[in-house]
Amino acid sequence: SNENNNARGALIVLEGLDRSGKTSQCRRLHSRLVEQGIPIELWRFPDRKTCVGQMISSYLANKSQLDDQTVHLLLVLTVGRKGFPYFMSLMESKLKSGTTLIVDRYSYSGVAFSSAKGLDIEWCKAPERGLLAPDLVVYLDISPEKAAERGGYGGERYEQLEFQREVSQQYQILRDGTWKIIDVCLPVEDIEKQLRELVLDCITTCQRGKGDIGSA
Ligand code: FDM
Repeated sequence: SNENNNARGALIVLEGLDRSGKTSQCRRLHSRLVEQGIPIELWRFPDRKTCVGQMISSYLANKSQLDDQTVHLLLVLTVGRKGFPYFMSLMESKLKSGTTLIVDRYSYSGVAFSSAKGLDIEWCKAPERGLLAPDLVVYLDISPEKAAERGGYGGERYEQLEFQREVSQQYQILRDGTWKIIDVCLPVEDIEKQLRELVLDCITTCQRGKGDIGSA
């Protein structure tokens, strides 16, 4: 039988503190895999271009105030959600057609950042039910202190050492044995290589049609 009938793309999520290097690693990974001819797209949440995304962006930039529950629920709406604004069905059809998605932050960010403010973690997780389950979650591991030393905290609301310490603790609670951890104090080429190997492995597994697209 033709293996490719089953071929589907992989849903790959990168998580980590601010300044852990997610965005640059996602970009490098994406362009390397494009060069290799792998059908792949780079996504990020929250998408600040949507109308709710703009509310969030203004909140993150300290230009508006929202209470913690409201922000959490707004973010929930923007992250891969069914029907709003069609992210989930779009993601699903991309995966089914064989395109791999590299996603810079997913629902774990939502839970980590909101529970870091003291919201109940189960309350934070509840609306995440039914999202597409990633095939691979990679956590770029950096201590909050090291991240702060990297400089370039852009002055957004969450970019503060104390808060990032809390977020880091919440990520430790959230991550399970399936998460792959990369120490981002390694030289950047090594990080890139480790990441690429994990991702290529995952893509191969999904191409073999092992397992359906899961839901969380
Ligand atoms: N963030 C991101 C949340 O608080 N909840 C979420 O659900 C998501 C997806 O938004 F500080 C936070 C995490 C981070 C900010 O920053 C987005 P970047 O620099 O765009 O990743």
